[in-house]
Amino acid sequence: ALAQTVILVDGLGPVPVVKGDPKLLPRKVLQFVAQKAFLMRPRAIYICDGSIYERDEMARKLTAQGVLKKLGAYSDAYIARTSPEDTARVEARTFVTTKSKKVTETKKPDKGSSEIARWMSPEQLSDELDARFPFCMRGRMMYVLPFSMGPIGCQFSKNCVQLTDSPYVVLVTRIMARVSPAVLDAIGDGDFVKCIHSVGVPRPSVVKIPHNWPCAPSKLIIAHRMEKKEIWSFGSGYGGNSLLGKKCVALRLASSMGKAEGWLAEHMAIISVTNPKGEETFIAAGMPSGCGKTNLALMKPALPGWKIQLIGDDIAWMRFGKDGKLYAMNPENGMFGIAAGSTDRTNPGALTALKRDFVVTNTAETSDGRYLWQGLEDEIKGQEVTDWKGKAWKKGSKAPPAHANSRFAVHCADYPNIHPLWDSPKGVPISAIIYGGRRPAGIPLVTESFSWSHGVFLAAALKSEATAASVPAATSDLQHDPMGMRPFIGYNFGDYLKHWLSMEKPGRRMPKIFHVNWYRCHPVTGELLWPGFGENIRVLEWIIKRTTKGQYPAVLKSAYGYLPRQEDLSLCGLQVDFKELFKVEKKFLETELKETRDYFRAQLYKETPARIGIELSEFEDRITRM
Ligand code: SAT
Ligand code: MN
Repeated sequence: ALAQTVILVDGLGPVPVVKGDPKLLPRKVLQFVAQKAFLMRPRAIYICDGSIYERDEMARKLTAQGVLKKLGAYSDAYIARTSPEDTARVEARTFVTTKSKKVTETKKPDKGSSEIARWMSPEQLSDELDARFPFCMRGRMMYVLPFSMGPIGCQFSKNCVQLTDSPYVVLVTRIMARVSPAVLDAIGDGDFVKCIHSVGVPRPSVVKIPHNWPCAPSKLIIAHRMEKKEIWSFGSGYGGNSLLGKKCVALRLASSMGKAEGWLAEHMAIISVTNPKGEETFIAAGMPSGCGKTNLALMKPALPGWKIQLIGDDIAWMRFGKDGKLYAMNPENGMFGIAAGSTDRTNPGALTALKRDFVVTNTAETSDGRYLWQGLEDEIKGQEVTDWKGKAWKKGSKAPPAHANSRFAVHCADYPNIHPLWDSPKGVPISAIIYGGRRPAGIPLVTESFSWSHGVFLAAALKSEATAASVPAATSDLQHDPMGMRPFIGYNFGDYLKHWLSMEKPGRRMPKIFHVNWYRCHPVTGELLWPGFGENIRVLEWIIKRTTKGQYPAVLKSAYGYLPRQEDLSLCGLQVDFKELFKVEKKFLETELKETRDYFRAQLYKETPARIGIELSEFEDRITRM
């Protein structure tokens, strides 16, 4: 018989290893792999190394399964199509498990569950996992995916090992995180974050698999065992549900670690802005999914002489340095941006990034091997188009060619405007934090907070229209989304706000906090008042001058916050209605105040930090005096 590499699993016997050497796995990793192989019973084990050979092998496999196609117009580029039932994050099925409930949720008077960090007891979670994971990989390969969030082996980086039965997850994690055998060396005798993921469809499957994309939406669960640093995900192969390093590790788990250790894990882009004089400023921008973080990070400024460089487009880990400055680093290796709507006007950066070694998911494709989505229709020159569901598509068809939450995954390093410090383990010093959502009415284009605590209050009161990034997105109603983190805060919301407030300490250079709203509409015509995209540089210019000593010392004070004077905002060459863009109305703010107060009451109840209570009453006083 052929000598074969195996892992001996207690109570089960040898399980074949088709790639990689189990002898090179650290002891605790080997133990983890063996225990979970016993639980999930894969037919074989594959130890990943993140190489291009591995990418090619996953691509061949997924192509044979009919999930993936090569996009011949670029090199090493692929289009993936998911099941139409598996296209976005599912917040209602996402849970945080801690021994004590109050670590995760604020105490509420009624029984309804928290909108932020939904708690599940350890006992219930055990039952839920027992009902799903035993034998769930039967007939499938179990991939062992060692990855690091942050540069491998650095002080603040997190070593992780994900077990998954999805070759798509292997393919995309290689872009989004640092997958390498060096992670195993970095783990050594130490601990690591344990990620366990299954699409939840053992073989042979008794059910038909739509689009050859196995998933189990009715059994979907994403659970975080915070104390054990374990993530369990079942039933979905898509994005934030399955690429566990991203939202699960780098936001939910990291935010709770940051709370304990005095740092912040936030849903933020990190950008460098250089003015025509060559002076550089770093800005962190927090916004809900689908509100323009990636567009901002890849922006081509409309004002001459200005330059924006990318450090990160989705996640920032931030901590104060000994010099009192706030440093932000990007724990990711790639971008998972929304494809639909990215065009030369809205996001030229995305199109320049997508040249080689990328994967698009749920977009359309043309018969000459290009990607296609909403906004690019004019580029079709006689080619045939296949939409995200795999059906023929024609210009003028009623359904859009790509799913509204279609995504591209591409290496940060492949973006021409990447900042040289993008992968610095220390990060870059942040001068300003900007927050924003989609607010068609009432909220000015840009507002500066009066103080750190007022900025935290504005951010906590952030609202935005719902987007396609999570399901169900049946409405575009306004939703509260504190700090753009509603789905990603990994612990008690009251403690989260206290943690933010506690950042302000003597000797620290606190960044100024701003609120932006690119989405205000004319109250009568409903048209957008601001062109957005590359023109947003005009707002960034004002923000930067406000953070630079001696520049623009004057502002207008409104009940909502400081506003720019008209003469200080570069508007040359633009036709905009300054008055409407910056109008602050008493009636509107009264409603805003009431809704914010109700929201805090419902989600924080008695755990509203005292300082937030003071901010609420000061806001009320300012409105009364209007
Ligand atoms: O689906 S992801 O969570 O990766 C993207 C997002 O919603 O921000
Ligand atoms: Mn995001």
